[in-house]
Amino acid sequence: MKSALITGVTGQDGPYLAQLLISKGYKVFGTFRRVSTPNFWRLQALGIIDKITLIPADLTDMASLLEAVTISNPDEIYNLAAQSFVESSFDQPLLTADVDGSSTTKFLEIIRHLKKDIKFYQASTSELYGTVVESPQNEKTPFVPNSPYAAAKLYAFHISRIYRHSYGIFATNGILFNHESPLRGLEFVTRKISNAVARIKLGLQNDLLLGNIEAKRDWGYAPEYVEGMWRILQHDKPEDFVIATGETHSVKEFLEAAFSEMSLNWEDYVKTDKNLMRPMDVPLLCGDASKVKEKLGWEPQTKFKELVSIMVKSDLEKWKKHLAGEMFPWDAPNFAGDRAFIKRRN
Ligand code: NAP
Ligand code: G4F
Repeated sequence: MKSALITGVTGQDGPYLAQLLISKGYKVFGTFRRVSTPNFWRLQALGIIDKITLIPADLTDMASLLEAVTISNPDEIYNLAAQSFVESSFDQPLLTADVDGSSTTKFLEIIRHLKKDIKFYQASTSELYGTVVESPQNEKTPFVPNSPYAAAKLYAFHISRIYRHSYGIFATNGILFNHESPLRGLEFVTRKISNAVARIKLGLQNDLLLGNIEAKRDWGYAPEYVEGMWRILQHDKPEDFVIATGETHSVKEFLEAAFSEMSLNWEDYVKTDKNLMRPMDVPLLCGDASKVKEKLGWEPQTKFKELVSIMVKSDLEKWKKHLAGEMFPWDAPNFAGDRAFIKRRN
């Protein structure tokens, strides 16, 4: 039986990947970090919390990573853990550099010293393209990062490539474009919108504050993207791959689709707030996933409108159940919301 170690198993992608690997007969280990309030709702929502082995570890703590690799003795490591919110990387640039950058070297060093044949997947990102120099973006498009998050991930991208070539380690980068789902964190724009639309429809919220609604993203469906991660590690040699839909849509288009799913007009509810604008943003992302299609047979299935509909319907159902008094694992009732009492940057 193959064994896999997933870092960041409490996030959006970790549970979907764990579910996929369990279905393929893997023994799955996942790392979680100690937080003051337990944070396992996604694993509970997918019904897999007792099908995986959880190991406490923090990416800033080398000893805990060594322990996690020793306990799990994995054939494959999926390094998904990260400070993944671009905006927070402007608030906490050094933490982001450590967690999203240096931690990758920690894993690569562990593999180099302990067991060189562990296959390693690094969660790289389309955010690396930053000020895009060509569209669509593929594996050869230059990286021009626009955030501390992207700068840290750029380091992680290159160190994986460097260890691959220097030490023959099976280290790969999945350059994943934005991918969303009902398990997406509430701070990201798609889930912020789907959650707000559901609440507005049910009379629980009156308006929605957003930042740059002209930004364009290539949004796909997360459960399909984790299949791409797995295929990258099953390839006969370590290579880097773009995973994307090839379609781009603005935040405004997401708003139009999400509100019209509930027969509402977004312009009646949405306001923009300059406090929600980033010091630098990525204006447009659109991926060219032809390499992964050709070499690994991976293709996206879920189209933009369907993705929006899945997310809005999921949030509506959850709020309805909540109002009916049902108890179930879910994040939204605990969310502090946006800026009303949060002060960022002078
Ligand atoms: P996510 O929902 O934010 O999950 C991040 C995970 O990392 C959580 O389990 C989190 O734990 C954990 N984590 C954060 N800091 C940690 C630390 N210091 N030590 C140990 N664990 C830590 O992210 P995601 O959407 O699943 O994305 C997975 C990975 O893909 C990330 O590396 C992200 O940067 C990258 N990526 C994502 C996208 C996307 O569109 N989703 C696109 C490209 C690349 P807590 O639950 O305790 O916070
Ligand atoms: O949903 P976002 O916060 O995602 P972003 O910044 O694209 O990052 C996500 O995708 C990356 C892959 O490209 C990942 F690497 C990263 O970990 C993360 O998963 O913002 C999307 C766009 C941005 O242009 C942002 O400025 O939406 C714009 N936006 C406008 N108003 C907003 C808001 N974003 C957020 N989060 N909140 C707003 O109110």
